[in-house]
Amino acid sequence: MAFNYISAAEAASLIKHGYNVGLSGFTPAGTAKAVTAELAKIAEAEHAKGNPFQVGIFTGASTGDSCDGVLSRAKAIRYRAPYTTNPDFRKAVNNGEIAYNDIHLSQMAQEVRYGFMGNVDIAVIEACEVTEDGKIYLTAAGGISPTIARLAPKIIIELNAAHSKAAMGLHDVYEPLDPPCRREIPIYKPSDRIGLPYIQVDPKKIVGIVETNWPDEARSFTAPDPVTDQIGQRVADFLAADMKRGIIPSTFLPLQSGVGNIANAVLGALGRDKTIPAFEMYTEVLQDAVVDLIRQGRVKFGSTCSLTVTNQCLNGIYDDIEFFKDKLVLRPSEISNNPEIVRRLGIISINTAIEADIYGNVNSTHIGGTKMMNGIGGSGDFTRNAYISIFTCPSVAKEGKISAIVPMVSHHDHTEHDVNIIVTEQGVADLRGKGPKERAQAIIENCAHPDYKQLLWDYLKLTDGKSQTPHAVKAALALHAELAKSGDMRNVDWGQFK
Ligand code: 0RQ
Repeated sequence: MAFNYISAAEAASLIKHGYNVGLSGFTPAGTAKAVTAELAKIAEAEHAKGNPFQVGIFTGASTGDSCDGVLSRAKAIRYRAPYTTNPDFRKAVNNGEIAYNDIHLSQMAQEVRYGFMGNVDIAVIEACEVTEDGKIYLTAAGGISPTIARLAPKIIIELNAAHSKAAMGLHDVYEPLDPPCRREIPIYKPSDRIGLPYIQVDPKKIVGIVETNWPDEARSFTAPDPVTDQIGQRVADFLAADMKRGIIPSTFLPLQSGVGNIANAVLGALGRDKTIPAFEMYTEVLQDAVVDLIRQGRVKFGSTCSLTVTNQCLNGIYDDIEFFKDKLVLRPSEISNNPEIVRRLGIISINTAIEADIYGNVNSTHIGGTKMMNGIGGSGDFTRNAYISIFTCPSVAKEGKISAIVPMVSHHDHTEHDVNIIVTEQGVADLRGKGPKERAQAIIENCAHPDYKQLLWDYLKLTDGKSQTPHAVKAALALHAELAKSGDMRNVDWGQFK
């Protein structure tokens, strides 16, 4: 059938107030851009006329400024799930303007299918190719596209020439059945392909094709600094030692790593350590560092949900697709992050904490216990099911005024039951096989910054020291309270609790 080619503004006009909009993408990679940018203009025009205009956004993970940025500035988002990193979105959430449902990324597609969030009224999907019989070839990410394309009665395609058609072979599209019919997902190694390279839809559902040429809005990370480099080196040394003593098999295990500078530093250090054999990744985001390691033969295979890389790096992959096509696969987020597969493959997970407490609980999402930073992302999907779960973070933030190691986390994302290893630039706390009181010794001794070590030992003296998890409940959040009061946790006075 012949498709209807329309402008982004015409496509956006198909989206009505109150709609739930499903979007392709996972991080700014592969996210629809042109239609959401026009949607923000419609929302502003309607608001200027005194009319309400807000939509729900269902997507894979964070998006770029052309989605979360413009839409939150236009006050056009009523509800959104899951993860985001946009500063304007963050401001709106913490002002109470948006209902933000921060769920595990692996659960997003299934919760949409289960009907937990309402219907998907329209899907906007970025593609590098679409065929007349309804085959949609995605670009740089899998996200929740297979699910929203199937559920939505109407689909808009952003056919983006900034993505090469070389992306056509990268995807492995697979959607599990829902309970009680779900079977095992037959992935037994990171390179297994179990689905199709495209999403098949009824072409009649495709109500419009918007041709664009809009590069992904990937963030560039600041240059590595001595602290991130040291954390990266400590993680690499720790894993090499665990392999040497036989805890990690000599063939090594697949790695998951989050986004950001620490993840890049960890992978750089692992790549340099030739005592670690070439390894595989089973992860949700793949950054530039991994692409370099694939070229060097240090990473044998990368299974991911998105290529969250610079555009230069992405074009390098497209240009060299003959080399990369049997070394990379892009999967939907419910497969890339699937707990069943994470546990089966024995993944080593490496994620970043905002803060960790002396017993090994981790806060990845909330500043001061109340303000949303980004969201839990996929960190929980991997952490709870990992062979070894690692959290990294600098020991202090904001020039030392904040300790990342605190008596009690101000918000819980990953519990003491799930966290195996904590790494700061100060050192490594191995929590495996330890009870809470032993964990507190390891974390304070190895991970806390020297400015805070004594403060944390003194906190323990306020407790009975004997309970399963000793706390002085009134003092447990005193560092956070002190930060709110004087702007520096180091000013805390334990005397008030004696
Ligand atoms: O503040 O932005 O004002 O400089 O938080 O911290 O050290 O730059 O680290 O960018 O890697 O973010 C956990 C948020 C870390 C991220 C988190 C301040 C600090 C700085 C950012 P500024 P850094 P990062 C893969 C897996 C959850 C999801 C996840 C994240 C800013 O890694 O969102 O892991 N993780 N997903 O100064 C107050 C503290 C602080 C603090 C740091 N204790 N109190 N402020 N900061 N610690 C990705 C996906 O799932 C797609």
